[in-house]
Amino acid sequence: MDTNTAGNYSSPARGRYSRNASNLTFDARVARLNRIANTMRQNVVDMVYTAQSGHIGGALSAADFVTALYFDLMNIDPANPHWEDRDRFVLSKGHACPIWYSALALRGYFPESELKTLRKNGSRLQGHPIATYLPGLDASTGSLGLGFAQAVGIAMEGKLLKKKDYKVFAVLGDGELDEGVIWEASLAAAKYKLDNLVAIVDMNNLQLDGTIDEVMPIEPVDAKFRAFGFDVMTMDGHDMADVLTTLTKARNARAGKPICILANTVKGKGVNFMEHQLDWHGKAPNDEQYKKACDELQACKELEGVES
Ligand SMILES: Cc1ncc(C[n+]2csc(CCOP(=O)(O)OP(=O)(O)O)c2C)c(N)n1
Ligand SMILES: [Mg+2]
Repeated sequence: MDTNTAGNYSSPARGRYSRNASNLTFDARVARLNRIANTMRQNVVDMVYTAQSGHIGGALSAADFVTALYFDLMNIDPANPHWEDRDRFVLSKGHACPIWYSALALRGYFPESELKTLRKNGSRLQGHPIATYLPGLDASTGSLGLGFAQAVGIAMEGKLLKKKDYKVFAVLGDGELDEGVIWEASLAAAKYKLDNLVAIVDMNNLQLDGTIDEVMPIEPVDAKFRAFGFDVMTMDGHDMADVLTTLTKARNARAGKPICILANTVKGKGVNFMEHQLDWHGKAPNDEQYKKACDELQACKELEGVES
């Protein structure tokens, strides 16, 4: 696997999309991000179809806020993936990695053509992300709960040891909240007043084999995180204006408390027949379903005026 390590690879660092140009109006930023989110969704569908396996529903539910982070808000440099001052991103619900890989490729961390190697033997794009394989991955994730614990550690290092200003964004699933380690890590986040940590919970109300209530009731999530010492915010995870406003507020917060954003989302968002469907947690589309999904995303693209 040596040839697959990030260290042996020189990043092109010129992605199809860059970070937001700062002179855009708020409305123009929102419109731009909606167009990029559509491309992100198309990439997810293409990847899982090509691999004929992978987690599509939870990648699509996270598409909008991951887009806002990577193409507008996060302070990162694809030409220098290990830059010490960069903001960090940890996809704790690592099974949804097609959306992470798509963001990294579109920002130029590696060639977009590599996306079609998802889940192939020898590929750097494994079914769960391996940080040493690919530039831009700040943590290896997939065993639910452990990514968030790593994010808390990274935030502790930034705030307490290195005294850096970087932010750590961690994306969690609502089913993932069943893991005890989430709450152990939360205790530490509050104890060390990690106001550089932003946990975003993808509240799509489904997990692997049932609704959240069926598998393990977790509500009230907001009161639980508050009781664990977090500042809690809520957003519509598919309303890009709300996503941008809430993430900006979280990014700028310095209240001496970690932040938790509850993102109300729809599993499978953007492909009608996948939306709210448990079946699409970890299933690949067949030829007919793939064509239907592409037609829908293409129609949405034309509506949004996507340029590429
Ligand atoms: C420790 C651990 N237990 C079980 C699994 C198997 N698993 C993979 S995805 C998943 C459901 C996750 O649901 P959720 O966090 O809500 O993710 P999303 O709905 O966003 O896909 C489970 C149980 C795992 N990856 N790790
Ligand atoms: Mg879920």
